[in-house]
Amino acid sequence: MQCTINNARLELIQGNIVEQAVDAIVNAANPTLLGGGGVDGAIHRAAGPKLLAKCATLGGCRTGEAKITPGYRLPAQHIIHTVGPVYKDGTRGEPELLARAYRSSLALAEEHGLRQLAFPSTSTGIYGYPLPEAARIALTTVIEYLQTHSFITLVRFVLWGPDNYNVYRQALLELCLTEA
Ligand code: AR6
Repeated sequence: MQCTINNARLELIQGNIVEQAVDAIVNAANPTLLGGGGVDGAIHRAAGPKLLAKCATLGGCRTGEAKITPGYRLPAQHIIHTVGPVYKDGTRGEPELLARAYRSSLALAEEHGLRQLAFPSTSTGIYGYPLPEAARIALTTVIEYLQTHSFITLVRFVLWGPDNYNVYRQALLELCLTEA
């Protein structure tokens, strides 16, 4: 599913983020940036050991912020590492921190001249963010960004499996006027 926002394309696909040949893929990392499970583990395995060596020089990353590295063995040229919130009960600033993780990633991409981005569903695996709410925040934040910034031309959400895809699809249908 896709829709157009301003001069950018917003896409949802079901798939594996490590296979995406875009300017940058986004990693759902932790504050150490030293690897982990889930999508972080998959990205480190696919990118190869130079990624961990580079990450070790970055001084970590606060929740809601983002750091950039090369993509090494990935088809993507760069990796933007962001840290979403660990979900507790939704009253500990989780929505704002999740939105900030997306905004920081988009802004960092733009700063580095990167126009095509692929995101995973940050915080909805090991960090436990309820999927429908996280999908709404992710999509709203990206749509608002694309409406107010014209540099980025593609944002692709790469969803792991049909259940995740369908939740994002439903959320996008509710938010987006033009489905192509
Ligand atoms: N491609 C796309 N999506 C994926 C892939 C993949 N290859 N693998 C998993 N997902 P998670 P978090 C989905 O747990 O919740 C790590 O240990 C997955 O199904 O990767 O932000 C970090 O180091 C889920 O929908 O990230 C942190 O400690 C989504 O990606 C912690 O996990 C995010 O799940 C971060 O937890």
